[in-house]
Amino acid sequence: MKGQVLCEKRTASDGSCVAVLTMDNKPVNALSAGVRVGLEKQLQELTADSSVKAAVLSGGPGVFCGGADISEFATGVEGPSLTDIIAAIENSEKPVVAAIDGVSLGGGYEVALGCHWRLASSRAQAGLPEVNLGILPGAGGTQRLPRLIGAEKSVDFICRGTPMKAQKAVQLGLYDQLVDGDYSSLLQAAVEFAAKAAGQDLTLRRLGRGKAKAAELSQKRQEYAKSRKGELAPQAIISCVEAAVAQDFQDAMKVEFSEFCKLMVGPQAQALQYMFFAQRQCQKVPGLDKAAAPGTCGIVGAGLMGSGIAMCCAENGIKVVLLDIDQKNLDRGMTAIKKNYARSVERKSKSQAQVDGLLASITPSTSYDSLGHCDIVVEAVFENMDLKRKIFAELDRVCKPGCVLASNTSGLNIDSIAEATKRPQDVVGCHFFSPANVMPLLENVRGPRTAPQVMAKAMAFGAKLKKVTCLVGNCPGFIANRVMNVSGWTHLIQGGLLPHQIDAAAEAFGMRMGPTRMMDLVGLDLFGRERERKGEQDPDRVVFDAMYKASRFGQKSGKGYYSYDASRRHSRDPEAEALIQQVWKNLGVQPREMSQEEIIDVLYLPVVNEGFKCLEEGMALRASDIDVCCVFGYNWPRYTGGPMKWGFSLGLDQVLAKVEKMGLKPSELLKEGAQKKWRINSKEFNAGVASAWNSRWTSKL
Ligand code: 3H9
Repeated sequence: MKGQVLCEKRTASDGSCVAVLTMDNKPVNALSAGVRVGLEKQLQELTADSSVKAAVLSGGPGVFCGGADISEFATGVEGPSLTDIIAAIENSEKPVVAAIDGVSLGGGYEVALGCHWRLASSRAQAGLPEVNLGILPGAGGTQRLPRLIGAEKSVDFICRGTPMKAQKAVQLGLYDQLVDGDYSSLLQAAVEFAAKAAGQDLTLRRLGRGKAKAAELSQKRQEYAKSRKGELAPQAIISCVEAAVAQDFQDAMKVEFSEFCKLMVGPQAQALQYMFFAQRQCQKVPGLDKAAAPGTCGIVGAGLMGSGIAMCCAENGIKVVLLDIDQKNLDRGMTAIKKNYARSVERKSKSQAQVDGLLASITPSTSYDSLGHCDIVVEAVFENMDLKRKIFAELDRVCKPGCVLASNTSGLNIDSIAEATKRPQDVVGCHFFSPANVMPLLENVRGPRTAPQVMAKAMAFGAKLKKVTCLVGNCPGFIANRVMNVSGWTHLIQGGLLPHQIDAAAEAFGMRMGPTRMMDLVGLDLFGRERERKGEQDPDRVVFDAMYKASRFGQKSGKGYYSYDASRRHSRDPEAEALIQQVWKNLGVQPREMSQEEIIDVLYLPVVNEGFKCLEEGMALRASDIDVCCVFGYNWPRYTGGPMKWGFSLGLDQVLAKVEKMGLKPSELLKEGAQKKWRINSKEFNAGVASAWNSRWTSKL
């Protein structure tokens, strides 16, 4: 059984004995069965031991509790229930004071709500992030919180799921008191507090009674239907808070329990909990040692991407040399950074002093020689192989031995770039997604000659930037772009569907933006120019070419697949649709109606098939890595778990049959999976994937 609860008796200054109960389950004191059993036992002893007057509940220094053990959800939760334990704390005749240092999240904060007082250090954080796991605070959180801070504030706190720092948490009433100093000062203060509280009437400190104050929540329903579109948990949370207002505690707890159970067995909760672990697993690469993160980063190219990477580095404590050989570009890049930070000051998300510090850590330069001391250099110029090779030859000349030479290419061959240097082992891809200071994903591309310790440094770089960092193989488009680029939207638009029909289906599926709106945002000229340059003739892109020829470049030109007003709001455009209809006429295509499901199949089953190809080629280490890349790089709806998880949930035999019907070449691994009825984390599937990965990479480790 994982975890335990330790008990130590302390004597307060008035001579009374206080039990200090410490949850002990590294690394986050999750409430695994061992911790729950320990709490139950210690609470019984607290009642039985007449020498003990009060108790303090803590998690030791640095973390109070990260909540219920999420890994238990899949296997089934055994042992005493958290709800009963919290009730036992609350009903204790002896005061129990929570001493919170570090995070108190989910079930961890619900435990604190069961305590009679909550004392916190300045490092404490309060949060009910269950919504991000597709569930709700199911151990009384939706009931005790409204009775503590009111229904409306509770809905926001629980539906946003974002932890709150100690000072603000005290202001909101989530904690009772802030204690200055380290953990031992907090513990000392809590022991004294508990001793003084001994013998007091605790009735008013018990949140599990009566009803919460009335509040109007219908507005909140609409608000969260929009801001957390497609998610089931926020609406269920609001139902529970409504019950807190309308019903007595015991009855309202039944509503919470029922809503919790419904969510827990649903596909969204399963997908979101899968994502929780997938996001953490992708950062772990077997065979790579830990490496120190770089302290100084050079960035070549002060365009949109380069300046975004520079901000990202500065904000995470990495000194930057931002290089552009063109003084005008450099000035433009620095101006963009300053403007961005000025907006942060206006919005009060950063202070002027913070911004001054960040700007001081970015040194603009026009000379390659200023990169000599950098630990990593990221090239971020436009996608031109000759230019990139020239830059890498220059980096080879100026960079110190051991410096990681990274390209931010979004698809060019890392190996060809590496050939321009005498140290191909030091060359990697660091593929940021635009805007680099906002998008959470970093794909670290391993070239065939990249040394493992260089790869390890690139992974440490991503971790330091707080990016979701995924190691991927060197193939055109890497992972996210490669798999998303095969989405069948061009096929649909050329096959008789208008942009709004395709986008409506994709957005109802959960995509933040449908594929044609996305293309308008990125700009058709970006791809059109490249296609023109290469003289590409793609029979699947006739509509695209017609749009490009008509200078309908998207948002930037006020018209693309849609037309745009001054605030960049889109609307259907008869001109664009006439252009599309003309293409249909030329191709002999009739307008079509398709169901939402049919559209989604054509859009995204090719993505699943391509994901399997990445796995069989050893370009991705795990199916879940592909999901992470699509969720964090393309805003694929997290609550479906990403394309691979979604594909598995449809059944691989179904996916294969439809992929074949579409006339696509199915991946061999998909065929095998369909035949053997693999499940996403089944041993056999993982073994198949690992063997493809190992045959490509292990010999190099
Ligand atoms: C809940 O409480 C339901 C209740 O309302 C009702 C019940 C009836 N369980 O993130 P990190 C692991 S639902 C199991 O890298 P950080 C994590 O997988 C829960 N494992 O560290 C990782 O393992 P590994 C509501 C957990 O310092 C390791 O700990 N709570 C849990 O960057 C380190 O994690 C939440 O949603 C857990 N609850 O961040 C909080 N938490 O090393 C979820 C972590 O093997 N957790 N692990 O990869 C977090 O937000 C962050 O992990 C935390 C630490 C902020 C705590």
